[in-house]
Amino acid sequence: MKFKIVSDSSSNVFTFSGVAYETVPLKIITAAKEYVDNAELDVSAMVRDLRTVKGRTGTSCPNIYEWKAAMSEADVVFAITMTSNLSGTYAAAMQAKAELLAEHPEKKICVLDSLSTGPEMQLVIEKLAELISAGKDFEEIECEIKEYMTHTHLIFCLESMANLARNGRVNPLVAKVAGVLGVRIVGVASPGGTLELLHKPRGGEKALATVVDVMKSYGYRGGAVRLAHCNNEAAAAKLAVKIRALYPDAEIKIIPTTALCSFYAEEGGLMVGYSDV
Ligand code: X90
Repeated sequence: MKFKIVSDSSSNVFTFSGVAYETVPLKIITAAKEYVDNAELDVSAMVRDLRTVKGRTGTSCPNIYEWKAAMSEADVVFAITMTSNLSGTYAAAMQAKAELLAEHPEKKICVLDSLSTGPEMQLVIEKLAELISAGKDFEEIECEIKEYMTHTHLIFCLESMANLARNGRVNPLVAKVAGVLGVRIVGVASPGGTLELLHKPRGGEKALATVVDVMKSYGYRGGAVRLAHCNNEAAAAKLAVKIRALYPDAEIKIIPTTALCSFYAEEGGLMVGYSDV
């Protein structure tokens, strides 16, 4: 039995050792160019280009065929997507599953809607790998991962929400305050998989303290944390120090955002995935 994990590229994870793993890319589209969110892309160069790009910019989700190709050569597939409330990626993955099962009814495919993105998906991928490596079967893994996903959360801290607003993912009036006079927006992935804006701290230090407060009030107790940052390693490292000051045993990993999350979280943006167990 060949097991495989497939994620869309909004997880920021392109490789994973120990289990079969593949990412299907979202794309960033400008008038001049299409950037494919894969390991070959130079994300810093894209972020640089985006600073000066004129005209409309947008994104597109992986299509059914990309999902199907990534799912096809395994007997058991666990696929994870970004929230179905902000992207068509989940619908495409579900359609790919339906088509593959019609052709190969013996396959087992579970598509998980993360109702989130980025580092919260990363935690789910890591847990899936752990469950597969432990030799569990499809049904056990499906049940345990769904339970685990009730314990994972996502907080974001953004300096600009211009791309989110331009592409209709948040209210433009609310988005407007981000970046003005050093104001950050701190919010969470809501239970329904949308952006819920909570605070408007002014200045970087205040923003990091707010993130830690929100983590605590949403149930963080010292478990795993994954910090994804767009060109802001320094803030991610500071945040890790603040978390460890309260929870010395916190298991924290810092990774850069790849193209999709870099486009929407924008420069300076932080995304924090954590488990409350
Ligand atoms: O299908 C597509 O074109 C992709 C659309 C993606 C839109 C939103 C991406 C947000 C990425 C922002 C902070 C965290 C948001 C939490 C969401 C529940 C990063």
